Amino acid sequence: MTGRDSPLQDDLHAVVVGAGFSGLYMLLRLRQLSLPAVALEEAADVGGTWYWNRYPGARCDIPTTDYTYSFDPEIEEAWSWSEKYATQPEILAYLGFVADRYDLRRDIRFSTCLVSAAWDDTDARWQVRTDRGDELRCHHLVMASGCLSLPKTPDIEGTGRFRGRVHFTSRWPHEEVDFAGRRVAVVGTGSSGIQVVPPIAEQASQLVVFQRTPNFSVPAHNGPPPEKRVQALHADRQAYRHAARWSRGGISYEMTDVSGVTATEDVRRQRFEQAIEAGELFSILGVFNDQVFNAVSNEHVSEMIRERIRRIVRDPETAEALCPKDYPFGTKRPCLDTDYFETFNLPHVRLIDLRKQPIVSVTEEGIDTTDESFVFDDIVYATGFDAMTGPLVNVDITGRHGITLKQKWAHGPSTYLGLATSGFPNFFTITGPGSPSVLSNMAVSIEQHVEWVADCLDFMRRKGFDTLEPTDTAEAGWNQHVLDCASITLHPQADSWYMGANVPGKPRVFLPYIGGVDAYRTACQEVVEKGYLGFQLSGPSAQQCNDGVVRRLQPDVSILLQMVEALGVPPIESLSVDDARALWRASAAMRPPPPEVGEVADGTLPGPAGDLAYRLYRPATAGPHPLMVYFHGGGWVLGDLDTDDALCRDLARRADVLVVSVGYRHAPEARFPAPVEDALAAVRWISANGVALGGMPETLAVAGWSAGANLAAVVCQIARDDGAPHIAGQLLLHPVTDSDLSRPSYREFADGYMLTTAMMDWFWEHYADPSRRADPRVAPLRGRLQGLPPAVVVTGEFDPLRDEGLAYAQALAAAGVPVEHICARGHVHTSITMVDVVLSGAPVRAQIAERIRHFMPATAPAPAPAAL
Ligand code: N01
Repeated sequence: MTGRDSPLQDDLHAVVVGAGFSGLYMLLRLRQLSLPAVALEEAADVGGTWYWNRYPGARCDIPTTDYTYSFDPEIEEAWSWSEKYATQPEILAYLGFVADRYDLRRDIRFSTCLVSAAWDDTDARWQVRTDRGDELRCHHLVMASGCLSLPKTPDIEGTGRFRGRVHFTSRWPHEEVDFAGRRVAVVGTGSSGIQVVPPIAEQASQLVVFQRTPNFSVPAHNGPPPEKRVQALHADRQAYRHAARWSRGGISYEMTDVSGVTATEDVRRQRFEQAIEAGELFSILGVFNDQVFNAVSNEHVSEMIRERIRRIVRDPETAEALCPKDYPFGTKRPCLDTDYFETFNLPHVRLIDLRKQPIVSVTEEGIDTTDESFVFDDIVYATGFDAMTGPLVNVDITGRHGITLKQKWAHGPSTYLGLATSGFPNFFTITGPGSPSVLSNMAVSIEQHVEWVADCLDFMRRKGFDTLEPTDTAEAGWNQHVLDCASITLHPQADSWYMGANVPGKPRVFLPYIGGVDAYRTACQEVVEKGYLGFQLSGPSAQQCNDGVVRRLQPDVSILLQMVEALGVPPIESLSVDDARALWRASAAMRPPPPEVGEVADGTLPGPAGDLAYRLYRPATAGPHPLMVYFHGGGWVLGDLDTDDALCRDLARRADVLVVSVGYRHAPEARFPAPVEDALAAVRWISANGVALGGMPETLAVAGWSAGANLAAVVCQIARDDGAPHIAGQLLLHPVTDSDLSRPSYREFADGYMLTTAMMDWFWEHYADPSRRADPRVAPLRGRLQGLPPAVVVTGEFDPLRDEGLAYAQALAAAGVPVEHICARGHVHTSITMVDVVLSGAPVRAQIAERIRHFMPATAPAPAPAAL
């Protein structure tokens, strides 16, 4: 160990903070690049989290085949793990072995804390101070200080009063702690508590576990490293590592396409048992493909885990208290255990449910709850960490203009890729907030970050740049993407440390990136390939800034587009009309079961050329309801009542309106103006028969999606000219409003976003002769817009129809029509209709429903004069 032998060089290329998994590798990469660097480490030796968390039972919970460095095949040859989940001493020995092998300790200053770092713009360097009085300058500051390294101070009354021994799992003593014959309390039942309880129970004469929130835990089935993984690794090391790097969680495992919602009970149980058998975190986190998003699917997994707990724990009251019930499985970090639940069957072990009897105070003798006074010899706190942001904002780090990181992140972290933050040049966070880090196999995520940073520093040196900093645009875009990814999951429902909820006063923000290690790695690579997109690079003779946002699509839309591409579905315009209709119907039928409504009834109404089918969706609430006539999309050629069924149900439920979806004749068999005539006839009939349908005809609105929105807009213009029927509002979802396909959105989103420009051409060919396409009944944007009903116009950011929808909203407003334009950010043409597939569309549909309620209040206003 080098310690403080030599004085620190004043002007370094980089200072690395931390000498755990990340700091060691960062130091090595810097040395390989011949960039002078030093690491500052608070502990007396290497190891990071594995140096401090040396409590009995501490182990990793990612199999050691994968919880290991992979950058050098030689260390993989030289080191072999003895267990599936290695103990803390073995992992610490491994990190010591790596440090020795590369002689890393000579560049690490142990027992040295970073006290402050301030960016000096004048010489483009960080001014760094340590608690040992060192003052040094460096070009780059790399925070490899860990995500779970700052212990939370237990927010319990009287902690300082206890006269017995006090231990923190996160700061365990080096010498062995003997619990034989002692009365011990453990406070906290997260991963640390769950690991420490069984070994303490083996020694103690009495063990009381104080639990505030029960945790989901499944058996680790520890033993030798798993044969299957070891064989795969030895068979093809490179392929094995490659698969892990490009997996969702940083460890390869089989992804399932089984949905917990649609699978049979037998299949559900079978999949669950397989996951339990595997004893791996990602197996239990991936029992179903939808358990992260769907509450019903998640509840199946949660309940099967609870059933296990009830089977294991003999005392029913204790078993029940150990069953987590108030957050979805996986939204608090789940645990792998060895005999945790079994421990509560031992006669000297007791669980205290703090929800029933909260702690009043720690006393000189022990712990008082509202119901009992306990006497202890030892109290063990396993109360967790100020995760992810804590280790960063609790150091005095000052960026440009004297702003500290703590100030900048006062409302939650703001990063670009979880790697950097604007206003703090040449500042990197290894596995920082906004990156997959704690949701992934840390070994893989650490290597990826270290390599990205090292490559970046190498690039800067080669190109003559001396500073790098994200732009505000890029950072805001990434923050939005991180939030978008979390928002479609069940995570925001839990009071977890992922959400910052375990630390009083900490902003409630989902801290890591949940889009997956694979998706994240792609984004990081793309940033580099696009000339460090979103970074401002400067040097004495060079400047570079390719500003932009790396991910703008909603995450589920992006996955959907990838799936469609992978399926190789033929372009609609290459098919016959019949085949195109069949494909349209088939893709709608593949969607999950639609939402329930009060009543769905099919009927027919008279049209100008025969009966038209309609389907009525009645909300479950008491009627009568405002009426909404809906026209499906499909370019006047495709679609029917079934294809837009889910959207109609969703509208009926959310807006509490009676939706009547009407089938109309299709082109090319019935070209313009047949669909318009049908739509008009339907609106007239529904207006006349609204009361019989259970609606309030005086608040009748029209709605439609795409070509259906075109019909709705046209009907409004004709009804205004005719003076009847009265239409209270129009909801135009991604409307076709013009026949001019030269607007920029047709070029920008011509292909790759579901609706293509070629498809629109095909639809127009079938629908209307070119000579008729300027008719306002075809292109309502060209009609007179004054006196039309209030409108809600929804456009998609990635939709060829975006610009004409926007143009219609603007023209309506210019004509004095009350109009609300909703831009569906990150969405494509079909997003809104894909209820329960595109979950990120839900807030947009909620906003639409809110606007509908506005122009269609349940208590009908007096009908407006017909002349309006
Ligand atoms: O911390 P935690 P941890 N009164 O925050 C309770 C990793 N890790 O150290 O949930 C009473 O999860 C708190 O209760 P509640 C892993 O990522 C990995 O266990 O806030 N109780 C909770 O039960 C893990 O997620 C391994 O209601 C109080 C517990 O203390 C992360 O580190 C091993 C309390 C804290 O649980 C953190 O785990 C260990 C109070 N005032 C850790 N305050 C591996 O296996 C807090 N609690 C690799």
